[in-house]
Amino acid sequence: MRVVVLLCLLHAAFASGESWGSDSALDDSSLCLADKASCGCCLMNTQMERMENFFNLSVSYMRTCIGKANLIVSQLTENRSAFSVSLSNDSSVDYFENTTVIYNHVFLNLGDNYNTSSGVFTAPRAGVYSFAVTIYSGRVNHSCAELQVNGIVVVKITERKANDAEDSATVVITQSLMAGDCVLVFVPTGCYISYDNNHRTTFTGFLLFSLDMDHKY
Ligand SMILES: [Ca+2]
Repeated sequence: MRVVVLLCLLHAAFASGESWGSDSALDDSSLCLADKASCGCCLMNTQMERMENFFNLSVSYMRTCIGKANLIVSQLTENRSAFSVSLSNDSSVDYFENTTVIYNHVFLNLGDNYNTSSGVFTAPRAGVYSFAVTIYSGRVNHSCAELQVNGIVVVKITERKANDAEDSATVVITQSLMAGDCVLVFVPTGCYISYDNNHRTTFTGFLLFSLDMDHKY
């Protein structure tokens, strides 16, 4: 008798909690009316089955969420692209004219998308990128350069070494690129860039976020 009472108390406890089962679950009250001696055991089994089903559904949902999270982390890791380079006086060339600047000092080249031989950054995937160029006019009167994307001038930067307070100029842009687009710093005819071992002439870029292949802002 004590066992039956205990089982019925367990049933009451489960019945007062959250419902885990479906609408087709057994009618507990009718079971008790049919067989009062064994109703507690049957009801407890029913509740245990409901708990098991709820637990299995929860585990399945969590596994799905973990899979999605792992995919996002993997994509973020693959999408990392950043570089920062400079000119230093380790180079044998003092000034440039009508040529692509090949920076000879690498602070960072995450993803190896900046080519240290050609001076060209190649976008690894479609996305929104940020670029910064700083030129130094310490030893020349007219320092200027262009930031080009696929051979097209996107922005020009100029610094004149006059009797003023600054000898550097910087430009920062955000640019939407497709995979394979090429970005470089070019020094046209009549322009020069000065530099020394203080890394005053730099070129930096990084991927802010990637875009779908057929989507470009
Ligand atoms: Ca100046």
